[in-house]
Amino acid sequence: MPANLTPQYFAAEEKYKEAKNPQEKLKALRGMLSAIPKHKGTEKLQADIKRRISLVEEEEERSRKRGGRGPSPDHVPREGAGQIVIAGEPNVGKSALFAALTGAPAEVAAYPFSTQRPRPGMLSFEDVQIQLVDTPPFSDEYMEPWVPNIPRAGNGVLLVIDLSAGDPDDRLLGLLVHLEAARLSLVPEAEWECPIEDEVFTKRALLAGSKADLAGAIPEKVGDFPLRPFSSETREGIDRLPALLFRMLRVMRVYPKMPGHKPDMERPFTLPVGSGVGDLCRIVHKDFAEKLRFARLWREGFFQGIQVHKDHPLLDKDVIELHM
Ligand SMILES: Nc1nc2c(ncn2[C@@H]2O[C@H](COP(=O)(O)OP(=O)(O)OP(=O)(O)O)[C@@H](O)[C@H]2O)c(=O)[nH]1
Ligand SMILES: [Mg+2]
Repeated sequence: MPANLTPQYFAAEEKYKEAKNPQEKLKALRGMLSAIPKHKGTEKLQADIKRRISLVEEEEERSRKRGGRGPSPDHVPREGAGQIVIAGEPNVGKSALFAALTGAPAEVAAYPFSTQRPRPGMLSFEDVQIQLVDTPPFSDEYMEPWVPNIPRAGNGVLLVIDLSAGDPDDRLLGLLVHLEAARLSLVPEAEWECPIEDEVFTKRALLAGSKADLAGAIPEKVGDFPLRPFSSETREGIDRLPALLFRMLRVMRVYPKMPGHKPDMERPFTLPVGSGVGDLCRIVHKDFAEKLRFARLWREGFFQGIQVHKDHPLLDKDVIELHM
C-alpha cells in the first residue's frame, strides 16, 4: 500500500534533517508524526518516528542528569573548516562585522548588550566555509556566566576593539582582562605557526579594530597584536579579513579523487596543517584508512600524479587519488 506522504510531512522531515539540537529534532519529529497520513501503509514509518522520538527524549533526559550540558546557550556546534568566535566589549561593532562577513541579517543596535545569545553564521573564503560566532559582549557591568565558554569551544578568536573609543591599548587591555579571567591565553599572528598543546585554553587570535571611519590616527600594532582596522559602515578593510581568518585556522584544503574520475574541486576536505595522506584516508572512509595500497598526488607546479604512501605530508590545494 503506498504511503501517500503529504507536502507537510516532507517539510517536517526537511526540518528534522536540518535540526541542530535535540529540541529542534523533537519538534520536527512530532511534526512528522502529526503530518503523516494514518493508515496501514504508514504503520511502519509511524512506529519508526515514535522510536526516534523516544530516543531523542532519552538523550535529553541523560544530558539533563549530567547537569544541563547539551542544550546550554553557549553551545554552538562546530561546522565548516573551523569555528571562529568574535569577542569584544559592548557596542564595539561585533554584530555589524559578523553581518558584513557572513551576509547574515544584522543584529546591530546603537545601544550596548544588543546581542544576548551566541549566533553562528558561515563566511566563504574561496572554496571553504568558515563558521563565525557572534557573541554577547565581555563586560564588567553584566555578563552571563557562560559567555567565556564560547571562545573556549572555538578554533580561534577574532578580537574586536572600537577605534573610535579612546586609546586602543586601553581598549585591548579591557578586553584581555576578561579573556584572561576565563583562563584563555591568546596567540598573536607572529606565533600562529607554532603548535598548540592545550587546545581548550590556548587560541590563536586576530585583532580587528572597528569604526575606522570614525577613528583618528590608527596604530599598526596594539600590544603583541598587529591591528587590522575596518569599517562595517564603508566596508573598508573588511575584504582582507577572510584570508587572515583562514590562515589563523591552520587548515589546508585537499581534493580527493577516485581513479578514473575528476576530483570534486568545489568541496575540498579540510585537514589540520601538517596532516598526511593517512589522515585524509581516515576522514574519507575507514576502508581507505585500512586498505590503502598507494595514492597519487597532484600539486600545481610540482607533481603530476606521482605515487606516494600513507605517511606522505600534504599541502594546501593538493589533489590526491586513493588506491585500495
Ligand atoms: N561608524 C560606524 N559605526 C559602526 C560600525 N560598526 C558598528 N557601528 C555602530 O555601532 C553600534 C553597535 O554596533 P553592534 O554591531 O551592534 O555592536 P556589538 O559589538 O555587536 O554590540 P553588543 O552586541 O551590544 O555588544 C551600532 O549603532 C552600529 O551601527 C562601523 O564600522 N562604523
Ligand atoms: Mg552584538
